[in-house]
Amino acid sequence: MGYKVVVAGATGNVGREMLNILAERQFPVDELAALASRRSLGTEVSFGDKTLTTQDIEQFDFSGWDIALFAIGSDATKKYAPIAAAAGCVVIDNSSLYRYDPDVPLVVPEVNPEAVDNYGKKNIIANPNCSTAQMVVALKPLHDRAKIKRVVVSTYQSVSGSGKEAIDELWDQTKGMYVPGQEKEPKVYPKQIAFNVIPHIDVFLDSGDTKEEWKMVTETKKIVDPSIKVTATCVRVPVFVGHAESINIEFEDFLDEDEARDILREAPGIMVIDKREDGGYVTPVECVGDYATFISRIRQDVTIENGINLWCVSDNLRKGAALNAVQIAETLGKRVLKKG
Ligand code: 2RA
Repeated sequence: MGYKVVVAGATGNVGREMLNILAERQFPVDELAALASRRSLGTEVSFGDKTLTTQDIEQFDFSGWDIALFAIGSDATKKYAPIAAAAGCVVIDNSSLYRYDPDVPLVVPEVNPEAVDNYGKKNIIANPNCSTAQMVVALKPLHDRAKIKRVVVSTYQSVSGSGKEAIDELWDQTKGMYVPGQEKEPKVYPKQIAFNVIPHIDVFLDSGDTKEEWKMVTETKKIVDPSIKVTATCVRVPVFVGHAESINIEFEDFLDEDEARDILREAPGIMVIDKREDGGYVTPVECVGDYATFISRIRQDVTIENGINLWCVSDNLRKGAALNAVQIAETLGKRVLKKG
């Protein structure tokens, strides 16, 4: 016996990946409902070799359904997550709405799987921000070995993190650079993204950080360890899919680069590709469609006593969103619901 699963936001980038990954990983689904907003109603989506017609989330009755994967943004989540949760359906939400709620677990299964046990307070589990998810997968095994004091991270985030319109904007602007008369003014972003980088993701806070940077700090503390100091600079780059991060880590104790590499090689969810030669590292275009968090450029930071630098790349629609959500459902199933 399996689960009755709902995917809300089934026509978006992340929703479609959720359906793909549920099928790829053969999650034990007895029945699946694909929900969309009225605007996308009736759109057909693929679930493995099946084609589903999206249903109206407004009219949907969540009672009798076991798990709902939400990829509908914070505003819609605010309306529908409490309805689904009250109907007894556990919501795994990809928006940022519940991530900082003390009564809602924020989970990366390779890092804090036990946190799903506390889902019952609100019947909701939160998925982390994409740039946080890949980073904490890398931090956790190193933190367990040599206790992390401080992390300095610079991100190189693809436009798919902003949605379909941003993908179109990068494509159209790039094309417009070569085809006279097809120049495209910035719309999704405040400045041109084609052949450019933009040091601004989400809104600016009074501190001068952006909310994306605040999320990486706050979520790392909730998922891994509140004592870790994190400072982040999040940058949008002209890449379609795949986030990359340059991560500098300071430990309480010395950790040799070779030992760090061995630890990461053995860690769940990680693929180490680290050769000190041309092409001996991973780039975003190579991570697309993969489950792994790739780690390269592991090396001592000799400017401090106990420092390591590394390069971290992962598919932001998968580990950064849809894969992590499905892995939370798998963990919830194994640890709590025990069907399938
Ligand atoms: C971004 N992390 O990359 C944010 C939301 N997905 O735009």
